[in-house]
Amino acid sequence: TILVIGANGQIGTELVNHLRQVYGSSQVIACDIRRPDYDIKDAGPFEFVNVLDKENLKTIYQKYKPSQVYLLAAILSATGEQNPKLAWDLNMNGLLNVLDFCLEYKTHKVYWPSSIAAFGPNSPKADTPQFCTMDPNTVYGISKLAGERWCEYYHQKHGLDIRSLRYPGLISWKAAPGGGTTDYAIHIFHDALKKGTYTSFLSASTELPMMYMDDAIRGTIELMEAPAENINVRSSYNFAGTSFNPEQLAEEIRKHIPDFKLAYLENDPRQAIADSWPRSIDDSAAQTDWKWKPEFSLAIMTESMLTNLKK
Ligand code: VAH
Repeated sequence: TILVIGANGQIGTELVNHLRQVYGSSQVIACDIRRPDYDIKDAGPFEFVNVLDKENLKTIYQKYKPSQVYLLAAILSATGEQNPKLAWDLNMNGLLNVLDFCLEYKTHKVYWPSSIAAFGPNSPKADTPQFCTMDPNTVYGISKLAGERWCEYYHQKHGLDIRSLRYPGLISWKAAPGGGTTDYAIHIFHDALKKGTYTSFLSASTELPMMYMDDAIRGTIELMEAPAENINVRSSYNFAGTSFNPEQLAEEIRKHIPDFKLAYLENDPRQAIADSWPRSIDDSAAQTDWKWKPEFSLAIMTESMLTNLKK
């Protein structure tokens, strides 16, 4: 069986659906601290899991003895700054608890996402390399950098086959985003269709690495299915889709909604977070080691978002 912990989040929702198509519904246990607010069509197996409750985790691992575990539960960058200690506790101790249970119950493969948030103000901004200065200044970013170090440690010291990707901002339409700094790139589509206008909390020139969820899910599965001997990065792979700024995204939307208007909010706290992150990512290690290749350009992503949100 496969546990997806954080199954109701923006990524988890889609990962559960995809894994159930590949492995069958009964093999994929959706785990989260709350039931999905919508009833899942195929209503596959669900378990309440709190990654900070070791008794709860022990019960779940004893019941399923999972062969794979995807740990997606986390507090994201913007929310994390509102609640630093909770973000550190959940993101860090949640990971450590899951790593220990995966060791104890001999889980074959583990997935845990890092983020471009693990880079900081002194990381190179353009084509940020796989290895470089990493001085994240958000609690979320600090927890992701520390998490990467722990993942590599558990691989080297205990042989745990844990794999990780530094996700860029992820754009999707199926599930709501979870309190991140890149969420503007999702809300903009909803508002463009509903109101014909959107007010961005990031400035026009704020270029960030982004990726369509379909690419992110496919890349995650491709990483997890690659032969272990091909995986040379056990901290977390740089992973790139396409980079753009709010103005470029608005231009692309105007190809479908000609009079779409984009306004800008000044002094939103998320601007400082975005300014500490890279503009673009060099993911040549992922391309070399497990043949990563994105498929969704900004144009195709925009078309897909608008088409699916119109339904
Ligand atoms: C966030 N969407 O904004 C997440 C992600 C790179 C951004 O980590 O916090």
